Amino acid sequence: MKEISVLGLGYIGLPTASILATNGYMVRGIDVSPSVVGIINKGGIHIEEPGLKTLVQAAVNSGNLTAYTQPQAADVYILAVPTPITEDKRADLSYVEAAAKSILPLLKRGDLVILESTSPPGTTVDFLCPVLAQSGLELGTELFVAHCPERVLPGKIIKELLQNIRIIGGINETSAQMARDVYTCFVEGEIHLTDATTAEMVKIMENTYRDVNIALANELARISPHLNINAWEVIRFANLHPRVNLHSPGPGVGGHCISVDPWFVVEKFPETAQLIAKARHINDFMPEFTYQMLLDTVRNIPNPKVTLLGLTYKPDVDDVRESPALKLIEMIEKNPDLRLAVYDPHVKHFDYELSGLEAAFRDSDCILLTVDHAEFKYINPRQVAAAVRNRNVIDTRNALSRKDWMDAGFQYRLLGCDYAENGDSVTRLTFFGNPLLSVV
Ligand code: SAJ
Repeated sequence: MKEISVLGLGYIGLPTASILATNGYMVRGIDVSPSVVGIINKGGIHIEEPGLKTLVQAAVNSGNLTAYTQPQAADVYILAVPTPITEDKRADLSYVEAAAKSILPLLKRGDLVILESTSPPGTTVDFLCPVLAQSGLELGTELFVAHCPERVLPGKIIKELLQNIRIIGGINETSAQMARDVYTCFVEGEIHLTDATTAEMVKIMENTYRDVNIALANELARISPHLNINAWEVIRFANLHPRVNLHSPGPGVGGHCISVDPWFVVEKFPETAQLIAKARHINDFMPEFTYQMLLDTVRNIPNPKVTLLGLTYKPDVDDVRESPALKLIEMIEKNPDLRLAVYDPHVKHFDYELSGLEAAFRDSDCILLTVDHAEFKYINPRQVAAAVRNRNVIDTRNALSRKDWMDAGFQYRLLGCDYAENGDSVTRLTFFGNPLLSVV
């Protein structure tokens, strides 16, 4: 039985290590954080993800998963460390480098190193391999290397780890085949083998595809109010066409993947990757656009209180990385006229003080919904109406019922419908004389 060491016990490393452990591998999970290691060894989790606690408990209780702060010898090493971007939008590969260097003294003939972290094209061959070559082992014959990008959706990580199709890119065929042998123990989807750079590019283009399409939706959201139409309705009807899949607009693209990965291509091909760069800029502008919508809504209210609903980068997760809400908080905080209360049922710890739901609504002048958490659909606008000072609600996700909020006396503004930049600030929409209903 092979021993596997998983370096990085975050959103990808921890579920992967646990699944391998529950499938009979002896797994050693490595994380630089002693508190993370302590929590996992007690069968606990340090991140929110449906089903993860049960899985980690099962893995630890089976005796097959143990976490450490120091690298441990194994036959297979899976690197699942972060690959963030720097301020100037370049890939920061320092975690990959540190993880690879940390295993150098442990590597032996016949070992396999798998990079799971999303990485710029060429990373495995041009960056990781030179580091691993310092082990003195010949790559491709004595030490095998593959890139097997994670492609799971936060919120559905466990299901997708098992069911998604996997793309495995080796530095040579043997490396790819060896990596496939590891994943076949739990992956129910097809496994396709290719070279490492193709696998890197597959992963990046998947997220870039999404980013470019979200940018298209955001552009539509800025155009529609000038035409006195509802972008969400355009999207719904266009998507009835069998070959169209317009995405949804919003206050920005967050997370550590879609707002990051496209830069990995732009960094390498700044002249050619123009559409990709433009999409990034369009999406990065959306928090500012939302902020302008907010300022317009409260423009006649002295010292207005804003209630921000939702801090995470997407619904029903606790992950705030690169969340558009963070950029909005920053802008609101810088404005001395505005007061702010933030509520998010999924986030327990955060730099900014969070409010309870009641306190967040009390004396509010504008509710700004940035994330469509399932819980928010159950907020009763009539109860909220009694608590606030002024009845304004901005819905950036088409998550609320226009009718219910308007019936409760609110001015309801939907991103992509009820606010036009540089023009009439509010589009009072009717459809053949009837108030326009949002399409939920
Ligand atoms: N968003 C929109 N409009 C949309 C869809 C998303 O504004 O129509 C926003 C979300 O609100 C969020 C951001 O985009 O802020 C990203 O959310 P997401 O759910 O699209 O994706 P992630 O970042 O959670 O996960 C993505 C996934 N990639 C694809 O679906 C192609 C996942 O499969 C990857 O594994 C993950 O990135 C990753 O780790 O790279």
